[in-house]
Amino acid sequence: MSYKVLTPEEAAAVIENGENIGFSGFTAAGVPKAVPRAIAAKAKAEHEAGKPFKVNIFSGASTSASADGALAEADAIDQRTPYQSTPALRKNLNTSKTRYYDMHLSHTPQYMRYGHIPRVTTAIIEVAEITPEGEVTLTAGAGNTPTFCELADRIIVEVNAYHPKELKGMHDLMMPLDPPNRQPINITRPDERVGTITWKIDPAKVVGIVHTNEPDGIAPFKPNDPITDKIGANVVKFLEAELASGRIPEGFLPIQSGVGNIANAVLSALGDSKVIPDFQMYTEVIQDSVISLMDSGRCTFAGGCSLTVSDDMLAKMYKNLDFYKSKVILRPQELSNNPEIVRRLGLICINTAIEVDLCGQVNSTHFFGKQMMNGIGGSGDFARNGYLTIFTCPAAAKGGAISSIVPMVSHHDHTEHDVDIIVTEYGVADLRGKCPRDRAIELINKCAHPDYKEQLLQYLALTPEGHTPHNLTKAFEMHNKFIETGDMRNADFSA
Ligand code: 0RQ
Repeated sequence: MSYKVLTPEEAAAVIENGENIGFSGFTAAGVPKAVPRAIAAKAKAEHEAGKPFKVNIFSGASTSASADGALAEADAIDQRTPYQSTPALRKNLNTSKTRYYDMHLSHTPQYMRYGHIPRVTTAIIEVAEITPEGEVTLTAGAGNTPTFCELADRIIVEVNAYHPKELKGMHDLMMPLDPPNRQPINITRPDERVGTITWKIDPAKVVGIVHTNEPDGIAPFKPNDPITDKIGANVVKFLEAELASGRIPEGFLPIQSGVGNIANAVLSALGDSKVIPDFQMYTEVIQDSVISLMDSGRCTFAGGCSLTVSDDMLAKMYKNLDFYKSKVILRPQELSNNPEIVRRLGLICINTAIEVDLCGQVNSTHFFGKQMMNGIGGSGDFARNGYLTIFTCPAAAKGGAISSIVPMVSHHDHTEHDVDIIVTEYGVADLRGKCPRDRAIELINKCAHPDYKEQLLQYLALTPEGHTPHNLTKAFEMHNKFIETGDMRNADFSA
């Protein structure tokens, strides 16, 4: 079959107000670019003509400036699921312009197939190649593309010449059957395959193809700073000790690492360790630091959902694609983040917290209970099921005015039952096997910023009895003092 070639504007013209759109990709990697921008332009024109125009966007994870960014700036997104990290969209959902459903990333495709969340009607996907029979080679992110293409009534395909056709072979794509017919997903090692290297879409659904030639636009990370370096060093010291004690097997276990600057610093520190053996990764986002570790031989294999690497790094990888194809598999998020596989492989899961409370509950998403930052992303998929679940964060934010260790978190993402280890630049709190009161002491002694230790101890002293040392009248005193005075250090728990 030969496909109709469309301009981005012609493709956008078929999108209707209120439509449910599924984007390929995961983070900015593999997300369509030209058509989302054209939909944003169409929304602006419709709004100027006094007509309503908003769409509902479903994706793998966050997207990019040309997708979430452009659409949010045009106020063109009504509902958004499952994750975002773009400043313009963050603003819209915190001002109730966009309705955001923040969910575990492994749930998205199956929830859509089950009918728990709306079904996408149009899939807009980026590919390196499409054959006349509808076989597509995806680009740098696998996301939810199989499910979106399966469920959508129509598909718009961006063929992005920036990505070589030789990417074919890097993906491992499959869509599990739904209960009661679900079968085991037999991934027993990060480098094991269970699916196909291309995905077959129905050519009759293809509205047309749009030609592009554009990188994902991912910027390199900020260089490590003394705090992220110290957090990285503390994680590695802890893992070295676990290895020495035999609690981590001699050959080590695969690593899952979250996204961001701290994750990057942790991975660099792992690479530098003389004690930790060469390791594999089974993760969702493969960042620049992982590729550097592959180059040095420290990371021998990485399975993930996306190559969320800077444009320069991806260009470098494409020059030596055979080498990286032997070391990377890209999977849809229902495989990369699948609890069954996370538990089977025994992953060491390292993610970032915004705040942690004295019982070990973690908030990864909200500021002061109401301002959404990004979303839970895949952190919960891994945290609940990891062999060892570690959360990292700086001990304080905003020049010390906000303590990351607080009496009670202002929003719960990961409960005390899912959190083993907390690491800040001051040390490592080991919460395993400890009652709430012992966890609180461990967190204050090992992880709290020195400016906050005394007041956190005073908070604990308010409740000398009871299994869990909380005082509900004072639990948000530090948050309230920051809101009133701009500094949590003004909280007073003295009797
Ligand atoms: O703001 O820079 O304005 O001072 O929060 O900053 O640089 O975005 O931090 O890249 O390490 O991301 C948790 C957001 C951390 C991320 C989070 C302020 C602080 C600063 C944070 P400023 P950065 P990072 C894999 C797994 C959830 C999803 C996840 C995330 C800004 O890791 O979204 O783990 N995780 N997914 O000053 C107010 C506090 C604060 C605070 C920090 N208590 N109150 N502000 N800040 N603590 C990825 C995927 O799922 C795709």
